[in-house]
Amino acid sequence: MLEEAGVPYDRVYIDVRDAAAKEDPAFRAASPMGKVPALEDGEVRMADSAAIALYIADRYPAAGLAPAIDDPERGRYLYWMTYTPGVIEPAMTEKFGGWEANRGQHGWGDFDAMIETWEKALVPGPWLLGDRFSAADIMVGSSAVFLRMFEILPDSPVLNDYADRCLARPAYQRAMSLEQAPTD
Ligand SMILES: N[C@@H](CCC(=O)N[C@@H](CS)C(=O)NCC(=O)O)C(=O)O
Repeated sequence: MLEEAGVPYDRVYIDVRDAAAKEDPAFRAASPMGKVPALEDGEVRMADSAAIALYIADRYPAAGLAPAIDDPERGRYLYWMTYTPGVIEPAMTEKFGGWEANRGQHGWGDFDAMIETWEKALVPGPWLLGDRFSAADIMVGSSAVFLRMFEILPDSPVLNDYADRCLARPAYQRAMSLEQAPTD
């Protein structure tokens, strides 16, 4: 997200398997649950990738990653910005846990409904907002890449092509190479 936004940033390594690092008050001030990612920006301290992506897109608008407040596309954008934490993450947990999900009772529907809805949103594509790439593609595109890595992305040409398109973006490539580099 920060690579797409084109704003400078420093990375801080937090080992969430290390109890002391996880309880560090400065980290907890940003992340109440002690989860990564978290962000510190001036006086702002916050966590959760979707919340962080929403924040960065609005705080640094020059990159054009979010439709403006009065743009009719804003509604669709916000829907997809919450799709990863609200729908994909619980559906992944359902899949890994072998749960019997009830499409009508569970907020995320079920794994198959999650996939069908996602596929429909990408036709004609290429992005969730049609020709316009947005922060929603950073969130949902990363989910496609992760689902494929975890081998639970169905054999869907629409979703696999989408994952490839997101992965091919120079910002995604830069972020991936930074993952391998040590932090300061
Ligand atoms: N919905 C959250 C999920 C964050 C999350 O689950 N982070 C995991 C790593 S992928 C974590 O920090 N786990 C460590 C822990 O809870 O102890 C987001 O998108 O930021």
